[in-house]
Amino acid sequence: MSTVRITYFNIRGVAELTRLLFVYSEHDFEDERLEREAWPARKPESPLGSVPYIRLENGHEYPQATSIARYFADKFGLRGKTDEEKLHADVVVDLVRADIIPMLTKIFLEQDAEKKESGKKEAQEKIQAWFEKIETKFIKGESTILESGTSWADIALFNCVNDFFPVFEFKLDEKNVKINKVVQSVKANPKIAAWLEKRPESVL
Ligand SMILES: N[C@@H](CCC(=O)N[C@@H](CS)C(=O)NCC(=O)O)C(=O)O
Repeated sequence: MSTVRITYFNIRGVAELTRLLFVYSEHDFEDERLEREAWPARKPESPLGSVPYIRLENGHEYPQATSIARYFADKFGLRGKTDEEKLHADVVVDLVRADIIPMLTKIFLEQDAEKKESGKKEAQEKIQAWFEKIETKFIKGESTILESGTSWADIALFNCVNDFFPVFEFKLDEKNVKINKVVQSVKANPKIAAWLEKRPESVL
């Protein structure tokens, strides 16, 4: 049986959550990072014409970053213990993956300096308003979002704050004490800390 392979560009981007789930769960994976020039030749044979995509041990391939992450969160027992916990974790994951990351990616790609600056300001305000709600309503554990312990929502939140925020010079507001605890707790995990040391440098 072959190792699971995740194929993406040489960036953290939307594939890093799955890489972090592999690392956290000590699951071997092949981290295939394509150079941009190599992509046109690979695109036609990729499952949906996009990266990231995953090749499972049985050889089957699947696209869509968050579907891939959800599949492994389930497999590794990180989706939540009950259906309601899964819903709770999904709320945070979707906020990060469907609202925040696409908004930040759009700003990253913006060429007009003025629009980039105003986009950053608007994004910062929106994120702060969302984070205030997360802080007061959605953190149920001591340093975890779910009462039952670590879930993929903690890792997605960590990925957002640790990997995306610095690109835009965003910082966590000091009022977000509970969010900071979640982020620091993921960061302090020895397997995650070792990965942060050894993963390739990239702009996003
Ligand atoms: N909804 C998809 C979007 C994937 C996507 O837009 N991937 C970009 C890179 S981040 C891509 O494949 N770009 C190359 C292309 O579209 O040919 C997902 O979350 O996986």
